[in-house]
Amino acid sequence: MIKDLLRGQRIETPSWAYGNSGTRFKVFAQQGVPRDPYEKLADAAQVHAFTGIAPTVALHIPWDRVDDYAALARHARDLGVAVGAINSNVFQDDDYKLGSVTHPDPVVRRKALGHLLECVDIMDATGSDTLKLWFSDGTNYPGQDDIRARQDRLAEALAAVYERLGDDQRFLLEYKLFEPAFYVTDVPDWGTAYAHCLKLGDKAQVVVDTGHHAPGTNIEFIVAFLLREGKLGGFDFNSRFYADDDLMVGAADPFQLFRIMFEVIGGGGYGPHVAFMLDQCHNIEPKIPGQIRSVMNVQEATAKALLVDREALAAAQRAGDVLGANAVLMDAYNTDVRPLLGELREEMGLDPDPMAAYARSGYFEKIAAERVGGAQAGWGA
Ligand code: AOS
Ligand code: ZN
Ligand code: ZN
Repeated sequence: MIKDLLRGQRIETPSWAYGNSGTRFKVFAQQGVPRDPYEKLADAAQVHAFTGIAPTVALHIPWDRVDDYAALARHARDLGVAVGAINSNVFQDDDYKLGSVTHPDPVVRRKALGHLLECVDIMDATGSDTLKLWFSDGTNYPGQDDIRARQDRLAEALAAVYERLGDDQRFLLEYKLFEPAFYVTDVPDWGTAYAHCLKLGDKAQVVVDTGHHAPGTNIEFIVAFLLREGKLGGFDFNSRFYADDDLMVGAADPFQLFRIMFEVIGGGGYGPHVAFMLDQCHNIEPKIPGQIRSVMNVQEATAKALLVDREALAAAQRAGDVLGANAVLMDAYNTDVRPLLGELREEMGLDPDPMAAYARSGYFEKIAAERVGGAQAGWGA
């Protein structure tokens, strides 16, 4: 039963994880990185080939701009993967210095909206059903712009995008506490994202990026709440030590990841309607193994969360047995699920050890020899 649920898990990897990335101090180029979106999909297909549970790839526009998106989607299918969420980008043009959809100038707002609508066209062409919206919009100084007017402009743009969505399409609105804006961020928290989505309807949901909160925030509470309201659309998984670090999920705090998965499962969110996406950059570690490890980290946390004896937990909770209830959770968390996952992989016709199998495969040696002058992912430019 647990194995069946794990076999059905789907974790989406991001195209930008495969390109060169870094911090604002330095981008360290790696060997064999993809030179175009086609090669990013090929690398993502490797992650799926060795884990068996990463069959979709998020694209980022314009980093993954191509002439023919239907052809790109066909290429993905030929590689055994599919195009996942389309991520919009209204943060890297000079025009967006003071914002995109919340910019005081209607000309800039129109340009930003045009891009978002183009992303829906790309969804149509690729068969993607999810648009991910993250806005870097905000202000740096008190008085710089009118906080309320910016909310009005945001609402107007979101309504226009919502209107354009097809019946089987949705958008996920992402919040982030701060950065690049440091005084006001126009979508700083789940409450703001939730309020905008609630007004629009079922096709607007919130995405929780695990790196986008203040230290100490109880993310699993947010997850439980949004699920209860039918407004949790998915995750951007990554780890944070300090701010939006975009490090490998489950590296900084595997226990938090377990607690999140426990709420997802308990709240009925374990299924295709809640997207498990990675939003990471591998600045110093090799990229494909970094993604394989991350997929495995999510899988391990999920397995542990599925192991929780929910009946025993409910009984302890009813009895007011504080320590007993906590022990039920900790028993599951402290279980070594690696043998179970190894068995599962063998049943799926995979190597029980994806990291070692990838290393042995020779794929890295092949791309290192073939690809010269790989592209930067976009971050840290
Ligand atoms: C930015 O901080 C957000 O996490 C975005 O989700 C994402 O990293 C970016 O849009 C890349 O697509
Ligand atoms: Zn994100
Ligand atoms: Zn982020």
